[in-house]
Parts: sequence; structure tokens; C-alpha cells
Amino acid sequence: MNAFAVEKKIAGWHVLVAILALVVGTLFGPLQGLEHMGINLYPALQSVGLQSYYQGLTLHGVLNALVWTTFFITGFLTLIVAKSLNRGLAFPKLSWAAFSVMVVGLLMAAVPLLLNLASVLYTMYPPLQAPWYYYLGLTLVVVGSWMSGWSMLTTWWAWRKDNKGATTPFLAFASLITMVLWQICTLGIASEILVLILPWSLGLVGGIDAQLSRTLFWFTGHPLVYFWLLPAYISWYGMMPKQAGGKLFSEQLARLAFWLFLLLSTPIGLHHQFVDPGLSAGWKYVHAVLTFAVFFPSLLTAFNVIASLENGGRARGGKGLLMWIRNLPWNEPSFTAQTLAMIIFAFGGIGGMVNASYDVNLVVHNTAWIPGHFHLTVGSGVTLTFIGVLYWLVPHLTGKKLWGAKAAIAQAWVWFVGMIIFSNGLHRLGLLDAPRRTMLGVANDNYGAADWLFPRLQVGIGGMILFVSVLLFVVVMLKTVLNKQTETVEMPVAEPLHQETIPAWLNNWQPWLVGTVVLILVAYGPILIQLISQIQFFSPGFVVWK
Ligand code: HAS
Ligand code: CU1
Repeated sequence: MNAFAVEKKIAGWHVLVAILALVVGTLFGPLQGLEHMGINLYPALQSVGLQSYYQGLTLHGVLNALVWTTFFITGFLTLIVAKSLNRGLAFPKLSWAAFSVMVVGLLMAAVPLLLNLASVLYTMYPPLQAPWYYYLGLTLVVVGSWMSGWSMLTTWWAWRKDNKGATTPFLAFASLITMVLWQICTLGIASEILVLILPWSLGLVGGIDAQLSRTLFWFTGHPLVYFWLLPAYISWYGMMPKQAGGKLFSEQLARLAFWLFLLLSTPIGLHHQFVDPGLSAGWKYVHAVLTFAVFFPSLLTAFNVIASLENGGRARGGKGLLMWIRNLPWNEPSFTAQTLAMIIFAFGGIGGMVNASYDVNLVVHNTAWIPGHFHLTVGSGVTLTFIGVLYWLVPHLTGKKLWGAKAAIAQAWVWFVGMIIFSNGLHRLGLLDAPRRTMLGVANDNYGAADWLFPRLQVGIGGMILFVSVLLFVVVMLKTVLNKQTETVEMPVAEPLHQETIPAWLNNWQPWLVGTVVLILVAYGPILIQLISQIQFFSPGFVVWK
């Protein structure tokens, strides 16, 4: 049997579901973009079962932000943990069980979504209420992703037994931190659903405490964005330097960045709740300061990754201060998609600073600026990177040659251009006070000014360009899977520029885990004690979208 056949199969099934979710989810994007532009197709679509803008928006958010990412990440990391440790999974059946639980959960959640019973948007804020099985379905997806993480951890433990004292290879190391971060931070949403939402949606209790629910949601909701981002960083650090023809500038710095994400990702969720009542300004300020701290590992990443790309560009003959950029392998789809993703992400990160600044947040909170921000981050930094990864991963998994390298490169550039137009429109609309989660075309009739017009057009046109990019991606993927030409594509693994000895403090979980738990207790303990001591099972469920 060929090496890693089981792991490849597991990764392949995850990736298949992920791509389906991406493609179905993005079908709703252009509808929203066109609506913002003033072309409302929703009444015409009722006959095919799409009842409203809000149903489409929920499907878009859940399928693209939650399902595409989670399935891709669990599949991708399962494969690279096994490959970088150079051993098969210790319990492949655990990974299969994990996948099955995730699929069952997805189907359970999909039914009420498609029937317009769960149009609660991807943040599912109570007191908006969906049927209980919707929440149970989402819980199963999370539980399945935990099991996937356990399978990676048990494999690593087995490896460690056989390699006492050895430093864990970078790709496995970074993947494990990502999965452990996920295990810790999902305790928030798990308790929200199991303790508050399920009893309430089952009718066992008459009401829900909306503020406590939101706080538990953001306990998970913020680190969720790093659960999305870190697999992209894994590729940028651990694979891209190789694809660029160079080496990783500093492995020590890369490892430090991952530990800092473990430490700092969770205790900052209140930056989503700066305007929420019932939470003290002092604690919001603490979370704001810690948010600025988590900016730091991304700055380290920018420095390290650009230095690695420069190393590649110079190794390929590049000269001058910036001219080495021309020598990078822009004819490689995987490289191009990921590098364009990085450039877009840098602007998303800068916008994140605006969001995180306690007082400036008041200007942008709940406006179209926020979807502008997250289409640059999760919608491009992450998604376009994952697409770039698929350009080598699908050939690696199937043994088929990537079809249409030029089409794939065009796909990445079309995305880049479409996203710049689209997200610039959303940012500008936000600064003009256009609300998010709102039919802007309709809202414009009521209070939108003439200065909304151009950015609304940008959103519609940019959205359509992005849709063309997704279509190109689908064609490339389909043609690749059906390709008669075969090719053996190896997983790119970057080497460090200098043979660095990894110091013990960068290879030891204990201090970082203790620090993580302590910081979470400090930043969330008093808030949760206060909210729980004042709990009120007060609000009934609302269905406002029908
Ligand atoms: Fe965010 C809201 C703050 C990063 C996603 N964020 C959101 C929401 C989402 C999201 C989905 O403080 C909306 C949630 C909702 O529905 O309500 N965000 C930040 C900050 C960062 C940040 C400070 N966000 C992300 C990432 C996301 C993401 C990553 C997904 C993956 N965000 C906020 C705040 C809110 C928020 C508030 C709440 C707003 C509100 O009021 O509701 C930082 O972590 C960003 C750091 C990143 C950088 C960029 C570094 C650049 C790199 C690339 C370098 C390479 C280059 C290539 C340039 C500093 C690493 C060079 C190429 C060559 C060829 C040479
Ligand atoms: Cu956040």
C-alpha cells in the first residue's frame, strides 16, 4: 500500500466536503452584493426555496466561515501531522469517527437552514431562536473536530515515546498548537449551547440570558478566527518558503509566534462586545490591551514570512531592494494565490487595529466596515491561502496533474482584484454609517444618501468578480480530478535558513499551557462570575425572519 494512503483518504474526504461548502456558500454572496447594489433577486428566488436575504446570509456565513474552514483545517492538519512526524495515525478509526460525527452534525444543521427555520446568522445570537437540532448539529461538528484533534495528539504521543527528547518537527508542532487552542476556546460555545441554548430551544426553560450567551459565544468566537488563521500561517511558514525557492528565515521566531497565539487568542473576546451593556468598561479595556498584544505574533509573522520570501527571490537570482519580488515564482498557482492572500491579509490586519481600539470601535461597530474587515481576513487571507494549498494538495492526494495552471493563476488574480473592490466598498459604506446584516438596497430608499451609491456599486461589482473567481476555481478543481495526466506532487516542506537549536522553553508545553489558563481565568473569571451570579432566564425565543 502506498505511504500515508489512509491519511490521504481521510484528508481527501474532509477537503471534498470543505470545497462543496465553499462553493454552495459562495452562491449566496453575489445575491447579497447585487442587493446592496439595488438589484433585489430574493422575491424571484422564493419559488426555489430561498425565502429571504437573511436565510441566504445565514447559509453564506455558516457554510463559508464555519463549514469550509473547519473541514479543510481538520483534514489538512491530520495529513500534515502524520507526514511531518513520518508515521501513520495512531488511531485512524478515531479520525474516521471524527469525520462521521462532523458530517452527521452538518446534515442536522443543514435541514433547518434550508427550510428557513434557522436564519439566525452565523453568530446565532439569542434570543433569535432556531430549532434545537440546529444547535445540536453545530455541536456535533465541534465535537467531531475535537476528536480529530485527539487523533493528532495521540499520534504525537506515540511519536514522542519513540523519539524521547527530540524536537517536534515544525509542521506537527504548529498543527498541535492550533488544535489545542481549539479544544480550549470551544469550551465557551460548548457551555453556551449545552447549558443555555439547548434547554431553552427544547422548551425546558422559559427564557435565556442573552448577555451571558453572547459572552460565552465570543469566548470562542474570537479565538475561532485564529483557528482559521493558524493553518494558513502553517503553510506560510512551513511550506511557502520552499515553494518560493528559499528557506524559512527563523524557525525559532515562528515557534514563538505559535506559542503567543496559544497564550493570547482567548482572553480578548470582549473586543466584540465593546458596546454591550452589563460588562464593565474596565474589563473591556483589559481585553482591548490584550488584543493589541495578539497583534504582535502577526507582526512577527509578517517580518519572518517576507524575509523568507526575499530569501527565495534572491536565491532565484533576484537583486535590489525590492526587485527580488519579480523573481518569485509567479507562474506557480499555489505560490501566487497564497502571496496575494498575504497582501490582502495585511490590510485586513490593519483594519483589525481600528476595530480593536476601544473608542474608534464605536465608529465601525455593527456597520458594513466589519464584513469589509472579515472578507480581507477569513475571506481572503485564509480562504485564498487554502485555495492555494489545494493547488498542490489535490494533485498530491489524487495523483492527478493540476489542470490549467494559467486558469488557476488567473483565478487568484481575479479574486485579488474583486476583493479589493468589494471590501473597499464595504469599508467605505461602514464609514458612511451603513449598517451590517442589512439589505442596503432597501435601506438606501429610507435613509441612504447619494454618497452610498458608489460604494454600493463597488460591493455589487466586486461580489460578481469574486463569483467569477470561484467559478474558475471550480473548473480547475473538477478538471484536475478528471485529468487523465498523472503527476506525483510532494508536500512542500520548508527548511530553516540556519540550523537552529530550538531552546527548551520553545519546546515545552507546560509553561505556555499554564500561562494560557491563568490569563483566561484573569481576563474572563470575574466577568463570568458576575454574569452567572446575575443570571436571568428572561428572554423567550424570537423568530423575526419569516
Ligand atoms: Fe478581526 C471582527 C480585531 C484579525 C475575523 N474579525 C472580526 C469578525 C471576523 C474577524 C469574522 O478588535 C466579525 C465577527 C462578527 O461577525 O461580528 N481582527 C482584529 C485584530 C486582528 C484581527 C486586532 N479577524 C482577524 C483574523 C480574522 C478575523 C485573522 C479571521 C481569520 N476583529 C477585530 C475586532 C473585531 C473583529 C476588534 C470586532 C469588531 C466589531 O466591532 O464588531 C489582528 O489579529 C490582525 C493582525 C494582522 C496583521 C497583519 C500581518 C500581515 C501578514 C502578512 C505579511 C505578508 C505580506 C506579503 C504583506 C498585523 C502576516 C508580502 C508579499 C510580497 C510579495 C513581499
Ligand atoms: Cu475578535
